[in-house]
Amino acid sequence: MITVSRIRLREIRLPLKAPFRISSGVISDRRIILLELTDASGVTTWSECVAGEAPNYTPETVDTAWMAITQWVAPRVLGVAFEHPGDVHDVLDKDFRGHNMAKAAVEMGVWGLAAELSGVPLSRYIGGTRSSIPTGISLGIERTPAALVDKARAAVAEGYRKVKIKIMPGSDVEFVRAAREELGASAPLMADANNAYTLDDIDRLAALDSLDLMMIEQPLAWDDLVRHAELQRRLETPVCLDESITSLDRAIDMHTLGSGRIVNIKPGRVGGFGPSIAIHDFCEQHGIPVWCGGMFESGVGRAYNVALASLPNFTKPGDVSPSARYWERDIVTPEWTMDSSGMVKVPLERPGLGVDVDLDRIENLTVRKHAVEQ
Ligand code: OSB
Ligand code: MG
Repeated sequence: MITVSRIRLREIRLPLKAPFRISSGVISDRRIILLELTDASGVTTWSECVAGEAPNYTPETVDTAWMAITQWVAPRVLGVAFEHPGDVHDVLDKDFRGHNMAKAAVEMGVWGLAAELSGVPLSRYIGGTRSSIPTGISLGIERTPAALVDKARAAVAEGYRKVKIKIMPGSDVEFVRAAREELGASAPLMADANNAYTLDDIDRLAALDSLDLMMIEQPLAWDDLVRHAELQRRLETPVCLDESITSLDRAIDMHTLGSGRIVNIKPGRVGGFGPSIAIHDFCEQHGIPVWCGGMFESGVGRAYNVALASLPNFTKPGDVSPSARYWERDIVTPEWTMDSSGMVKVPLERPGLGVDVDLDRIENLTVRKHAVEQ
């Protein structure tokens, strides 16, 4: 049995090393909600909410998530004796629409606590089998193809096993083609449009077919499955869905409709580890590869992503870049690192998350705090 008796929230500000442009906006200073969960016996762990500053990725934001966690999510979980963390998602989903990132922050924290209490690493607690994770980098939209090529070349030299290029109308085919020409036929390239296109752009998207991409991520609207199916019928490049996969049912719909051939699983977007594992298992049964997406998590959220990506069907490199890709200094010790062959180690030496939160550092970065108790 696992019973959460207190959830402390705090918001920190963590500046990215460099601003990052995607088709729907720019990210520079991350506002991150961290949770510290304590169980009835006094054991604690940390989790992170991946909601963004603005509602340009999903409808959620840092501010809506703060409200949802304090008013609805935490009160539903506090004091409840769960037999297994896999039971938390259903409790949070009943007659409570949306707010997946707020729900996931608490749900994943319960998985973290359970691993800690069971004395095993989070990866192994959820059934992970890998000891290291193949890693990709996500490159933002640059002003010129030449600027993108510089970044892509450096990424391949660092060892990254997948280079994801953000695209939008006006910065697409010629940018990706420049990277392909510079890096050669074998470079593992993909594109991510974050909803920047419609079916009217089908010729432009089809022009990417000649560039031999691993996949194109979420070209059409964030909540669309029907038009993605039409697009996938007309593209050779596999479509990978990100924004559209908000639950197991949406992954099943993707498979039924043929809206894509690969799934990006972000545990925050789907409401936590329970749904993430269910989507992983469904995709495994149906021959659909998955990989773990990123939301510019701090080292706390990264611990959960690395654990999740250690499940067997995470066969494509994840957006789980090392700490130094994002931050001058992360908030955990040790920081997350990647070796020269693009692998991030799954921490297997100790129970739980495998990293410690640097308390002095987060105190300095904190802008607000709140505690919810049973
Ligand atoms: O679409 O995958 C995305 C970051 C914020 C919002 C959406 C996305 C991203 C990324 C970043 O691509 C990946 C990372 O964390 O390295
Ligand atoms: Mg994406």
